[in-house]
Amino acid sequence: MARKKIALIGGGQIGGVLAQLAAQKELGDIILFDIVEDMPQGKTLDIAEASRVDGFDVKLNGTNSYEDIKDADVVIVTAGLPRKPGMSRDDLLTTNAKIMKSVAEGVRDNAPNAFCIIISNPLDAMVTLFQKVTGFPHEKVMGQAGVLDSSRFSTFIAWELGVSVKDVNAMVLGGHGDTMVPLVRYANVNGVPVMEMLERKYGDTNIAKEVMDAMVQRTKLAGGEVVKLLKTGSAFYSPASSAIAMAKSILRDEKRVLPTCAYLKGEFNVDGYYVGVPAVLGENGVERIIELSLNAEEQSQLDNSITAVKGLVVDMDRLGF
Ligand code: TXD
Repeated sequence: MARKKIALIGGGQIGGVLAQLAAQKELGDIILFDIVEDMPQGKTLDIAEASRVDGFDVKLNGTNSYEDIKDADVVIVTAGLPRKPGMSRDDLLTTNAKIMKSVAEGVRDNAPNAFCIIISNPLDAMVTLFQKVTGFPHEKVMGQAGVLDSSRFSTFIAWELGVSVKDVNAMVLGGHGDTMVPLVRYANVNGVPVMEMLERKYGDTNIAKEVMDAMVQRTKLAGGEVVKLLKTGSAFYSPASSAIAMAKSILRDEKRVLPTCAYLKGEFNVDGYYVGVPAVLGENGVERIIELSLNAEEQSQLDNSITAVKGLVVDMDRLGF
């Protein structure tokens, strides 16, 4: 059986890590595309020359031509500009929408059957635009943000409680922006509610709540925290790892339940928009949306996030995309 083909559109910071991770996990043969001449060719050659060290038998190639992504099984898109200090994800809308339109046309014309994972910001709007331009089935177009945001939330909880991050389950819903919704009530350590562990640790409900609120806030602003430290770009290792987890679940039909920017058709009282929600990812892409019972406060926060997403989509429409 032929190896799967993975096309990475955008060979920058995240794209390069995607290529290396996909190779090391032997997810398939990799084609890295970028408009910068020779750069993707150089990055894939460099990664390929570690194949003996890392022990992977997949082919890697770089290209500046969409023809080389022909019939890719999975496409992961990072094409676009990252934020600089002081910029919001939304500030990237116009520039990255123009880029995303051209990328979507290239993928539509060369890899019409691909499962597509969009990473470029502003994420929720870019996924929407990509699906609109390609016309691909909604279940084959999704965005990566929630896996990253949930991983950040889980990591902060593990650090605070002094437990293995492998035993922490914490999910973030909604848009990939400051309105994202870390679900405190559902956060647990092997089934033990995190709030219960914090209350036992501090012996005080109010302190426990303050500590949790600080972790929620850090999760919401985690992207900006990295941007401020890096000064020249945004996070790239963690977004790459997050998208690879999604791609692997699709390629190997793992049925992982992962926070995914997915198209809703009535779930969570949303119809016709891409929003970050728990989804089952398998051989058919977004196979099922997992709905949750939300209390009034959680629903209100999610509604607020959805409103922000809808606003971005309206802005994009107004700009003529
Ligand atoms: O988890 C998430 N969803 C976010 C995504 C986490 C962090 C970063 N997020 C966004 O991903 C970020 O705001 C950017 O919009 C993308 C890519 O971030 P990256 O750090 O990889 O940016 P780079 O290093 O600038 O790489 C972008 C590449 C660069 O090599 C450009 O030459 C290329 O995109 N590019 C294009 N490729 C193809 N086609 C076109 N038109 C094009 N224009 C630029």
